[in-house]
Amino acid sequence: MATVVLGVGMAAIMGALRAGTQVNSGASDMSRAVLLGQELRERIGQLPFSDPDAGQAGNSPGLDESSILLADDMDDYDGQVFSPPISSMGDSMTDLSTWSQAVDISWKNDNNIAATVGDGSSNTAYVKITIRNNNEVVLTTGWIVSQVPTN
Ligand SMILES: [Ca+2]
Ligand SMILES: [Ca+2]
Repeated sequence: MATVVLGVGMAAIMGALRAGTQVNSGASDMSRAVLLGQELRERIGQLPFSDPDAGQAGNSPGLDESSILLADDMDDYDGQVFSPPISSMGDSMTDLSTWSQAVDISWKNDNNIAATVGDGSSNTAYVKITIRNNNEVVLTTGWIVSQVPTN
């Protein structure tokens, strides 16, 4: 299976721009949030679309390893929340303990990515990342991944 990242679609910025005296801290929150999103994207983006182990290739989406640190496919990350956040190497960023990264993967109709289908039922998925600081959403971003069937 080949995994292709089609591009950074649907990036949306939410809640980060605050009024008045908080503008400066809002701006630095946003740069940090972008960085935390990139770290996770780098980590998840290198994984295959579905499990590379022959015996697990057809299993349901979600973590099928004993630890998220052992994740070997993209959908292992569905529903995961990292607080403190993790780096692209999987290290906990304990100095950013008020921050979190949440992953929500949804599957899309292969011919119409605006249409959501059942988890694991297509070859196209949207990986959505939500970055929060003190439980407030600072950034929502994501990307579309498509796998080309081998048959
Ligand atoms: Ca797996
Ligand atoms: Ca999996």
